[in-house]
Amino acid sequence: MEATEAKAPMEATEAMAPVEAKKKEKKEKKKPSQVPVAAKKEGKKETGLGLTVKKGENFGEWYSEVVVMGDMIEYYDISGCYILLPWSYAIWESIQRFLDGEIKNLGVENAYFPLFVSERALVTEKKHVEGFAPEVAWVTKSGESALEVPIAIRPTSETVMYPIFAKRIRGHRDLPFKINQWCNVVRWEFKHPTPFIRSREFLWQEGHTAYATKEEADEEVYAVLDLYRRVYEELLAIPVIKGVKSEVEKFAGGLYTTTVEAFIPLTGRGIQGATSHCLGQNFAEMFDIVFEDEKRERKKVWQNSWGLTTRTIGVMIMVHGDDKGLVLPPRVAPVQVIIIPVPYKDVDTQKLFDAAASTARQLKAAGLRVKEDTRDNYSPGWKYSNWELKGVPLRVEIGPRDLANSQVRVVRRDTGAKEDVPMDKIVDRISELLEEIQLQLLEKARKERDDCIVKAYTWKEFMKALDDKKMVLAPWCDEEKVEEDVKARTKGESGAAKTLCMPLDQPDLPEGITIPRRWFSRLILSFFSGTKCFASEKPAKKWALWGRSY
Ligand code: 87F
Repeated sequence: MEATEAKAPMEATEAMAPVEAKKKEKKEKKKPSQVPVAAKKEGKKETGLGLTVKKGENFGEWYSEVVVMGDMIEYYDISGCYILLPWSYAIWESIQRFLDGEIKNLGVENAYFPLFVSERALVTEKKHVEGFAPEVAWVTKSGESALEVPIAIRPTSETVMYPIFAKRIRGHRDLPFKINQWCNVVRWEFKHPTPFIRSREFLWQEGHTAYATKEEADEEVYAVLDLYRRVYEELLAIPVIKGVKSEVEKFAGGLYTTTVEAFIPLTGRGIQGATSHCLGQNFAEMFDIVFEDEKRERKKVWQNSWGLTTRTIGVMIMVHGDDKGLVLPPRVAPVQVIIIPVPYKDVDTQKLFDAAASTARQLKAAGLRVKEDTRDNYSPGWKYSNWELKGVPLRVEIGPRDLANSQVRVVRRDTGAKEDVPMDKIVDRISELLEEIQLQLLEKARKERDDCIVKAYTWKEFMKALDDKKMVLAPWCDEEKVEEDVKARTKGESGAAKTLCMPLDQPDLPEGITIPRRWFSRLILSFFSGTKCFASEKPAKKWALWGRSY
């Protein structure tokens, strides 16, 4: 307990970039009279009031407060590790339910591989682990005695799984071979940790598949990418941009990396939502994963790997949360409707409680996730703000006047809109409202995101857009050196800009270009039309989305 409290002020700045956080620390040092964040928070908890910080005023602190006061996480005495409380774990379970079903529809089977990796297995793929080595955590002792050979904790499971791929894949009839596992992984991050967004242990699914041909592998890469888009858009109501990573940003061990990219308007940062990689034949070469084809020739398999993590929950909090707390999209909300009886002096409370119970019964029978808050040690007002803090999409209030009029009062969390609904229409109206909230959250987020995408053709336009906290869509020559150069030139207080992706959906070219499009692919057209890279002024090959990122 002590350790948790001691950590809170430090973690309060986590959602910021390290430099911003440092600046903040400095600022705080100048004002010793300020009440420490932890003390403020403890005080708040006792009184049960809402958030102390506004999202637009101090995003980092707002995020730290909302994850704790919204009952999503509890801090832990190891930096970068967090307890996922039932309220956030239930959201993860919703994501799992959907994605697990869809993954199985693709013919992928679940399995479980060990948490520990031998050093020998880990160095088999030396080349790709090299860059990640500092992040690998090792077990070196059991009790007081040193282990003969240290054992790594999986940061990802390629090295754990692929020896088994090599063993079990023999002939073409063994293909495709498709395995997924839901598990935890550990990456000893040194950047500032942020709950859900960047933690040292996190939950994910990792899919690993092997095919006889590149075409089949390619098809799956994009099928999975679309599932990831659906998790974000259909469940979490967050718009994402599908794209391919640049050579600098791709997973070095693979052939190409595809991604869904989300955006946090308030910080002006992009965030990688999930990735689906085509590994090509690199791992097949390293792990000797070969099969005999129809002509009895030995061939290397084509592999993919893909993963989606609990970061999803952090993105959802950042995008939808507001000054009152969490705003949960109905499809993932652990409780979709909270029913609160509102007793008055001298009025028969039992009747109110009966009406609340009957309303709950009807809604539950319709398959909705409903809870009644009948606690008598909290006022209705306290309960309203508490469930607002927790982001429940709809609140149903039942008071004596509602009872007399055979109606209930329904209040939306996202807009605050209130309406009276006749008791005999309650199931239909609530279902309709939940559907509406789900769609409107996505629409609102999409509009906000779209307002933050700016096209830039020149370095000046590019820098202006970055300074305005936008994502920048710019014609690019697609050269590694140029990307490194842009990184170096944009390095500042809030980190450097990099390519987020090359969107699959490439915008049209600038006006005034008259070559009939049907003659050339857009890519080649751009090359010939003389559109220049915004950074190098070499001929542009594609549009790339650039930005600062998490
Ligand atoms: C950290 C330490 C060691 C990322 C690491 O994206 C190794 C790694 O290989 C590492 N961090 N990666 C890349 C993971 C690639 C890939 N694995 C399966 C995924 C999706 C799921």
